[in-house]
This record gives sequence, structure tokens and C-alpha cells, in this order.
Amino acid sequence: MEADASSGRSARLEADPLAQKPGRSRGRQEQRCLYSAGYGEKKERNIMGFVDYATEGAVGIITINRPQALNALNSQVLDDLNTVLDNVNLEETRCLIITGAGEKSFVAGADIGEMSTLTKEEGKAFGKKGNDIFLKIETFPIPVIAAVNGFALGGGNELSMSCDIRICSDNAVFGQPETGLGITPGFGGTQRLARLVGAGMAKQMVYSALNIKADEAYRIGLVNAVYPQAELMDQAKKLAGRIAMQAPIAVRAAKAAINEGIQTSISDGVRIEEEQFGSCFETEDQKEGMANFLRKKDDPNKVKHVAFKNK
Ligand code: CO8
Repeated sequence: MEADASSGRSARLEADPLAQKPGRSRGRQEQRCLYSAGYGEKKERNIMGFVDYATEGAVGIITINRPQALNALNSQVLDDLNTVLDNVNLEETRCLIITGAGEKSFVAGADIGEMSTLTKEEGKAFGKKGNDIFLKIETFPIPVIAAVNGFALGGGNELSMSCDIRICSDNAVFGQPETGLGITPGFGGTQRLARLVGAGMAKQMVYSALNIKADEAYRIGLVNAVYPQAELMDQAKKLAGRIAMQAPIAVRAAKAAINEGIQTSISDGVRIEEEQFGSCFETEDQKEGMANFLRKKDDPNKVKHVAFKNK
């Protein structure tokens, strides 16, 4: 699924109602040539932007890289993130990690400077821009892990919540400060936070605009684990690597079943599961996974981990 990133991007910018907004921080001084590798045959391509992409085996690592603004999400960062997602090689990549550059911030929210002059219509368009991309992450065919390495505020917390799994560093801070800025959360925060930690805790965080630290985020179930900052990426890669070892068709089907089922009743949910469960049978990986289990201990073909082929 490799699209032409350059032409795709310019098409998006032309259609962007926010593109000509004065005061947007799209200055040349912030633009950098960030990545030239990671897209298989497109390794030669250089794309200007704020989002790095690298691959380590079957794991893709997306880094929001705008540290001078604590990785805040302006329209360009969102466009760059969208372009990177559209260029992930799904034949080779089995799990993604999203993190922020530096040791201080994952993403400190949407760009307040850019938002400060928006009209109602532009505000709605900006919300839609973020929501469309975060929905793309939530429904991305392969699992996505947020490695939250510092501030995850507003749009940053919302980005992390669009991922399947969140782990964080011990200096991480989570919050939805929007009501203190005169707006509601706008990139899915009112919806995903309530689903993840319950309506009561979500309402407390959103209404009060109070931040919480990593240990509290762990206590309320917002993150699955907290690690020392220096260990975070290794732990994220270890988890992603473990996921990448499992049968990819089964992992994708499980993600779809959980995501679709959680929106519905248990009786509809188990029907969704049946469909996904059934779809795994007759695949090469299902046959080999089960055949390997059934082999006797002394069978030389028996392996500890089947090298699944995504077939
Ligand atoms: N937007 C723009 N710039 C930012 C942002 C941001 N969200 N966060 C930090 N920065 C910039 C600062 O302005 C500063 O820039 P400069 O050096 O040019 O002055 C630089 O990053 C460093 O920040 P600080 O000096 O403030 O660093 P501190 O360590 O003192 O403080 C904080 C760190 C506590 C994270 C602080 O920067 C802060 O409070 N940031 C804003 C956090 C916030 O309120 N985030 C939520 C934004 S609203 C949002 O995300 C809504 C999402 C939905 C949008 C829907 C649209 C309709």
C-alpha cells in the first residue's frame, strides 16, 4: 500500500481549509529533512516534515519530531503523520510504535498558537483533521503502541488513546487541559478517555483540566506499564517484537474483533468474533501453528516459535 507521498501530500494541502490561515507555524526554519529510509523501494525519497519513520525488522517506529514546541501538533505535523501512516509497508511491518522526540514530551497537545485565531468553521475542520488521522491509527490494520515519553496533554493524550496499547516513562504527565483554554477536547478525548477509564474519571480530568502523573495513569488503567525513561523504547520494542512474532492474520483479526465488538452489545460482539475467528482458518499460518503444536517433542521440525508468513 505504498502511495506517492509527495503528490498525496500536496493534494491534501491544497484541499486543507486551514492551509492559508495566517499565524500557522509552518515556517521554513522549522522544516527539516527528516527521513530518507524505511519505505522499502522508496528509500531514496526525502520528505520534509516533522515526523520520522524508521523500521527495525517487522516493527515500524514513528517519532513526532518537533521538540522546540514539545512536539505539539500543528497542521503540518498532522499532515506528516498522515503521510507516514499511508506509507507503512503492511507486507513487512507487523506492529507500530508511536513516540515523541526527546525526553520531555510525547506530544504537548495541539498547537495553541495555530488554534488561537481559528473561526468556528476552522476549529471544526481542525478537529476533523485530527480525528480522521487518529481514527486511521485506531483502525490501522496492525497494532500500534504509544510509547509515552513525557507530556501527553490534550491532543497528545488523544493521540496516545488512539493507539491500541499505551506504556509510558516515569516522567510522563497525562491530561486534557482544553477547558482551561476555552475549548473542549477535540481529537477524540471526550470519547476515548471515557471508554478507557470510565466516564467518572474522564469527566473529572476534562472538567478540572488537572494533569495526572504516570503512577496515577497506571492506577486508573490509562497506561499498561510505567518504565524508567531510559528503558521505555527498549520495552516498547520488546513488546512490539513479541506481537510481531505472532500470526499476523490472527493479530489483525483480533484487533478488528476487539475494536468493533467494544462498540456494541456482547451478543453482537461474539458474532463479530465468530467472523474473525473463522477467517483465520485455512490460512497457512493457522495450519502451521497448529501442526507445530501437535508435533511430538522429539520431532526435529518442532520449533519454539513458528516463523509465521502472514499467509
Ligand atoms: N502548542 C504550541 N506550543 C507549545 C505547546 C502547544 N500545545 N506546548 C508547548 N509549546 C511550546 C511553548 O510555547 C514553548 O515555546 P517557546 O520556547 O517558543 O516559548 C515550548 O513549547 C516549550 O514549552 P514551555 O516553555 O511551556 O515548557 P515548560 O516545561 O515550561 O512547560 C508544559 C511544559 C506544561 C507542557 C507547557 O508547555 C504547556 O502547558 N503546554 C500546553 C499544554 C496544553 O495545554 N496542551 C493542550 C492543547 S489544546 C489541545 O491539545 C486540543 C486538542 C484538540 C484540538 C481540536 C481543535 C479544534
